[in-house]
Amino acid sequence: MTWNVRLCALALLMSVLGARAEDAGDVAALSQQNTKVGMEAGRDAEETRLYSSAAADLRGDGTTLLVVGGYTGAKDKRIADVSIYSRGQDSSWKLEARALRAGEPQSTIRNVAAADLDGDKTAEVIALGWIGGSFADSEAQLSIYRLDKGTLIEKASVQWKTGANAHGYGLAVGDLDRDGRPEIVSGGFGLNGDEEAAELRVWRWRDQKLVLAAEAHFGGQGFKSARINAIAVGDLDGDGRAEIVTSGREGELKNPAKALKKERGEVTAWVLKGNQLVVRARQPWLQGEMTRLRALRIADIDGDSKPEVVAGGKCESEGRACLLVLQFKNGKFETKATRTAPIEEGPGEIKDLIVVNTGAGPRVVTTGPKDAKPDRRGVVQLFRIERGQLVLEDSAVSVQGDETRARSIFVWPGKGGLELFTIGHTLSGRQMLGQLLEWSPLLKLETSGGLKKNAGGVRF
Ligand SMILES: [Ca+2]
Ligand SMILES: [Ca+2]
Ligand SMILES: [Ca+2]
Repeated sequence: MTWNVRLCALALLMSVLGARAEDAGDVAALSQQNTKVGMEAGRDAEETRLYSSAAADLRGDGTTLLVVGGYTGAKDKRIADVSIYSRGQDSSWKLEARALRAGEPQSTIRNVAAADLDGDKTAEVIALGWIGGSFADSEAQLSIYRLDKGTLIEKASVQWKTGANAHGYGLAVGDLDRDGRPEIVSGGFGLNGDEEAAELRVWRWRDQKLVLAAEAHFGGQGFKSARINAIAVGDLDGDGRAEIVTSGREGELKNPAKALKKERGEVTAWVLKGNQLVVRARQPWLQGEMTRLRALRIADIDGDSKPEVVAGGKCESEGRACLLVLQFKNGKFETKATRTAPIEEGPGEIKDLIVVNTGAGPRVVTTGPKDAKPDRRGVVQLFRIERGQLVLEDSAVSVQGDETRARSIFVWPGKGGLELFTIGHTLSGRQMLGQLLEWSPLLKLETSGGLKKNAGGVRF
């Protein structure tokens, strides 16, 4: 075989089977097929984890900047980290600003979003996470930052808990009351006695303050506990008014500080009426022994001009990546399609997904870890919907460091069209490093048909 043919054959093998470097027996060839590290963070810390990304015009000058959020420091001494990057003409990523919440107590960020909250044509940065001595006694925290002359300044911050603890998890922005100004929607969960309740809050940014507009708390249906893990905002029924969709899981507590067991996935649609959050529809989903839903978007993925709800997570007892597509119709959710990764794909979980409107039609692009600890790799997959089935169109893995965990996916215009990136972290020896990985040209998106990212605050 010639070198080129071997490379192509290996690429095909990797994309179809997700073959490991040692399986393929040709590390040199694999390195040319691997992701490229576009940015690295945390060489100065024991552990840095990046969970979330957003993009917006943060300077008001027409240029788009990337926001990433997570923590740096150490596992039990977390320092909330919000960083801003620009992408240069030479395609390199440059750190423009970084805000670290140093000092006691520890803190971490799970979600970031960016949107112009006050109508001055410059986007604010919104960050959600938790702060406290430990995970068990933490409070949820929501903060607003603004990029001011190259420095990221915290303009407001609120923290709360209703029981023993609270964790912010799931964030979206959208105009819920049609007054032309976006609301902020935060999700998460909190412990009260031996039960966890999911919580949903709507906030407004008024006079440099975060004002709580509405809140809802709920437990599981047929289970004691529930969590919200992801939020999307969009008009589900075409009446011109945005709904809120939340996804998460319900189950029983294993112990107060740990995750739920006997989990079932769950998707709920809400509408804001005055200061009330009203449930419009709720749909549980259990595939196999357990289902946990994390990633969530609202977008038309089949080209019928009506939006679908796309949720991703993991299913079955061993944990396999899975997708659920719902449509909201006559006040109810209807299941349009589901897909659970076949056993041959190995264990995995969808941690984030976007919908990209390509020239060949809409594509669902997912990311997350693949394979079991301690050998997890990052994976990106492209799906299309065809005759009611989710069809896997392309797939690639990243083998940076000893372990790669891709957590957030986004697209960015590049020289040859739209490029795919993930934000996450990689184990390198004993150090966990934050990373931005470049997946193009491993995966190709057909970019002739006009492209938009469907993300928090951005209309699809
Ligand atoms: Ca509004
Ligand atoms: Ca609506
Ligand atoms: Ca549709």
